[in-house]
Amino acid sequence: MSVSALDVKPARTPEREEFYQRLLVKNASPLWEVLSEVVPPQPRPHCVPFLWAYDVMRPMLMEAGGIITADEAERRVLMLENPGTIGTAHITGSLYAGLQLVLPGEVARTHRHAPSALRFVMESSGGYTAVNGERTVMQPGDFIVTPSMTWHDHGNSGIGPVIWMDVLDLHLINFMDAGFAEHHTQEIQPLTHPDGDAYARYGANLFPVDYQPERPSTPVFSYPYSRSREVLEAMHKNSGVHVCHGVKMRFVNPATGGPPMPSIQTFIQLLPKGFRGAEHRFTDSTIYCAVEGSGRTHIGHTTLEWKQHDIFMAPSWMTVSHEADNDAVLFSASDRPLQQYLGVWREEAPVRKG
Ligand code: GTQ
Repeated sequence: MSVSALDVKPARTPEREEFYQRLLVKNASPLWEVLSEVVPPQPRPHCVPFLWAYDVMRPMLMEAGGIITADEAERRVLMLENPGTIGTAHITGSLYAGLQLVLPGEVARTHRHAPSALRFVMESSGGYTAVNGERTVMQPGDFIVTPSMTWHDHGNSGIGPVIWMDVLDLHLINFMDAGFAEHHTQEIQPLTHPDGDAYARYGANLFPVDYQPERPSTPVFSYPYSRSREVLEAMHKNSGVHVCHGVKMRFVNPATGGPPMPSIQTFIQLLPKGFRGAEHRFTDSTIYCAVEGSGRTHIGHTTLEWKQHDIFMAPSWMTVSHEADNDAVLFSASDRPLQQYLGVWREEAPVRKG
């Protein structure tokens, strides 16, 4: 039997204890006492598999709508906190997520900040987000990007509530102490581009001839669900089904082929009716949102049953396998681009048994 040396701690003796105490007051400490924690032999995520059911969260979000205005809250959001790291606004080790509500006629005033954000729309007829002078309508299933330091405000000119999931890289920014945020002078930012302008310029496999990227994030800030759904359908018909993923696509920045934002990759996958996925595992703890259909995901020894609009998460390096009862679509987001940039991202797919 081989024992990993990294997991074995040296014995504690009175002499050593006394030495450690003297080190402590000099703001120093022996590495050998903590080596396996600071250099773990494999990932030890603090976050645990968990699911936020939409039929539980939606009434509470509507209740929030009755006790605070969007104006007073600035952003009326219920943060989704992982039970393994409660009180820290983390859904995964690196990411933040929340459910945001904008009621008819309300405005979430214009501001900008260093963290990048994405919106994944649950309910909307008449919701909009404006990013740096251009508005985009929000339709259910749309994926919208608010890059770092871009002005953004949200509004609702419809008659029903507008609800979406926010995912931000704010913990990464705060970890580096690189956070800035400010208000715009105007509650609703002035519009400098007509609706659909970014999509026409950058979203059709054509770029303006002299285009120079202004930032590392995608210039196409809205990815309509109607388009991604069509692609999933075509891929399913033309290419078949992956043993772990079903039919899975990643969203890209068309200027680079890379992720829509430097820190966050997003995905959309179709799990056809009756799909029973093989186990796989990967080092990017992942946030999932069920867009359509119902099924369950096995994560380590936990099984999470999901249906439309439920949000759940899978921690790093735990085995994940999906099952679908009917044609189901999952949207997901993780910090994979950062891990890939650092050269540390790992995947085992499918997981070898035994
Ligand atoms: O919509 O700008 O969930 O600034 C957290 C911080 C949403 C937003 C959040 C934010 C926003």
